[in-house]
Amino acid sequence: MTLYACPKTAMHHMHHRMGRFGLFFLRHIFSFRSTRTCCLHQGVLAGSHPCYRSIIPGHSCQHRRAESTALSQHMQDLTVPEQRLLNKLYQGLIGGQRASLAESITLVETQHPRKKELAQVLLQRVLAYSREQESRNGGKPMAFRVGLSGPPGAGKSSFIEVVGKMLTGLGHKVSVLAVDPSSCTSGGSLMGDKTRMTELSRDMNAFIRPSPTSGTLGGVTRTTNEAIVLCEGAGYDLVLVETVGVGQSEFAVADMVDMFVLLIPPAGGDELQGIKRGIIERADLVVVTKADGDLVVPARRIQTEYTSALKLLRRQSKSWNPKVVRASSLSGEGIPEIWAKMESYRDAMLASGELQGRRMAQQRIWMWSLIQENVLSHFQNHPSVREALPHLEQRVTKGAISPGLAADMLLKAFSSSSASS
Ligand SMILES: Nc1nc2c(ncn2[C@@H]2O[C@H](COP(=O)(O)OP(=O)(O)O)[C@@H](O)[C@H]2O)c(=O)[nH]1
Ligand SMILES: [Mg+2]
Repeated sequence: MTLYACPKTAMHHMHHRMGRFGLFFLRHIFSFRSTRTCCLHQGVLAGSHPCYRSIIPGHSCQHRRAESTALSQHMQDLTVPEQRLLNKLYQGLIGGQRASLAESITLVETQHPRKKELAQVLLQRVLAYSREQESRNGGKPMAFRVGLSGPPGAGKSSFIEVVGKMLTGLGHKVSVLAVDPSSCTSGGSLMGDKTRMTELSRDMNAFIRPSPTSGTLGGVTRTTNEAIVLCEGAGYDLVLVETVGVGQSEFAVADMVDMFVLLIPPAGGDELQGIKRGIIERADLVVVTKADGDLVVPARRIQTEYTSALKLLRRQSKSWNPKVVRASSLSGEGIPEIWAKMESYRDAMLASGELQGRRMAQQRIWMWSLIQENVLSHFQNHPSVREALPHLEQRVTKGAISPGLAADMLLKAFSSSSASS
């Protein structure tokens, strides 16, 4: 990474690299005048943003102050109504108001460029608040994030309804985010949305929200991750993320939760075909669903099969061995036991520090998947690339040139005109 001798040059270069929003965002962070965001701004400069360490030479307090003053001069970006909106959302959200949480999630889901910027400002404030809460809590996360995946019809929503009711009954605040990668492409929904969670959706201590995605994996990553952060800030101590086991979305979800649960119906081979081996490896707990009536016998069989299958897999964690359990949402059998397992998982992972470590690693994964998504779309939309692409693609298809050569040519077109812009 380049080292810049003066902050002004650094900012100039950053502007080029990060685009308008990057700069807007930095300015905002640097000049927020509340004490809370003051720590945030220190955090951004001091530790959590390694690129600044190398961009800003010496990295002294004086440099920091100079940067921050220079930046705050520009900070007239938020209009008064925008500031008012953000304050209202933030106060409402940390005060636990459902309407504010819902509105905030809508803001992070937006495609509108300006609103996207506002959403990032709000998220930074909520993250700073959560960090403060966490440090008061002895460094422990305020919420337990659980991902639930499995084939369509496995019984995920029914399971969440029953577990969710039990948990609100125990005094927990439960939020449910349903990630449905099919909702944009097909217009249809594999989830059946809230329909199976009728009771839970009427519960004042529960918050249920389908999490529409922009149809790409990056969409799942961004909106769901951000919605999780918002739910946590709003005081929900359990965040459940339901996702259908199609495409790559379940892997994305596995990368954003503390515990990943795979639900499997007691069905024949064909229905289980769709379950990817890779996702079984990610499961901290496997639940064989619908263990009631005629299905008890097949449920037992599936449980035995998966128990032996899991034994062959590499262990993911020092402090936890994945388990296979049976449950019925219809009869309620096995449900309290499953929650007990989830709690012991959480306690073991917290005690060993693995849970905190996983979260830290996830932040990095999250950042990189957004970068990948963005860089690729930047590349694809670049005028030189767009111009050369159809022709080169055709030549590659025909075998006239090698894919490697075509890729090199496109990358060259991209980087040479980016550098001169
Ligand atoms: N017998 C039985 N049926 C269940 C159970 N849980 C869910 N179902 C049924 O399985 C179907 C799919 O359930 P749903 O919760 O929507 O599955 P999802 O697609 O994984 O969310 C529905 O017809 C449910 O009534 C259960 O514990 N026992
Ligand atoms: Mg469902």
